[in-house]
Amino acid sequence: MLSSSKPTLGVISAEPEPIMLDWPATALLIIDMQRDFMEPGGFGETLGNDVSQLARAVKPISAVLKAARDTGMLVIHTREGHLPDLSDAPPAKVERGAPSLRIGDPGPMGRILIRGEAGHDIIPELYPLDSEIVIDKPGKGAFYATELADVLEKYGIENLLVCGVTTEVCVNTTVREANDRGYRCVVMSDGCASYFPEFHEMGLKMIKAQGGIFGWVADSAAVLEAMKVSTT
Ligand code: TIU
Repeated sequence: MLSSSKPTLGVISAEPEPIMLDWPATALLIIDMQRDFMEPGGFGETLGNDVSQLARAVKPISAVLKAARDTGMLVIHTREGHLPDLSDAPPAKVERGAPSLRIGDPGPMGRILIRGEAGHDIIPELYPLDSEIVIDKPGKGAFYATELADVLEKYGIENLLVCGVTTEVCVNTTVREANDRGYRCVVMSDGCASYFPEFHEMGLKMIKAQGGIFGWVADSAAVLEAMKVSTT
């Protein structure tokens, strides 16, 4: 019956203009929702940041993650971090600034920003299912030195719903990398956050300016509406 077939197209009410997406060619990309960025004692706090600024993104991401799971959308999580021997951590990154703890130093959630440590893991509220893809990345962008491009090609993905932290750092870097590779990126405004609210705002403006120079911006309600999932 036609009436029981799932719609494959959806229109998201986005800025700078609505965008139509083919759902089977769309993935949810959740950037770095790790304890190291979200919780006290992790990498983000060692840099001098107020980590409580990021908590607001969790509920919107959780709602869209649930919808993605319900509809069978491909879900990809990323984690920024380094190998225990730091062989993938450029000295220019490790030695930078004057953090309270450096990458690789022992902290309250294990070694700072090191794969396998408690702080490197994704927060419990958004924990990946075994069936979901987790990309470990050494840089800010999710394409640099990772298998992400191969994964997207394998699954026939053309569009990315992007959320996570932080808006102007890993989300923006990844969106710029994806845009140059031909992906349509829709960034979830309330599903991203920054330690600096003004950078969050400008980070989103930079994406959608100039006719969507890097992509589109929509809130989680608009994404859920397009996925035909109730927000209540
Ligand atoms: N410091 C900061 O704002 N972000 C990062 O270092 N990484 C990510 O954005 N994930």
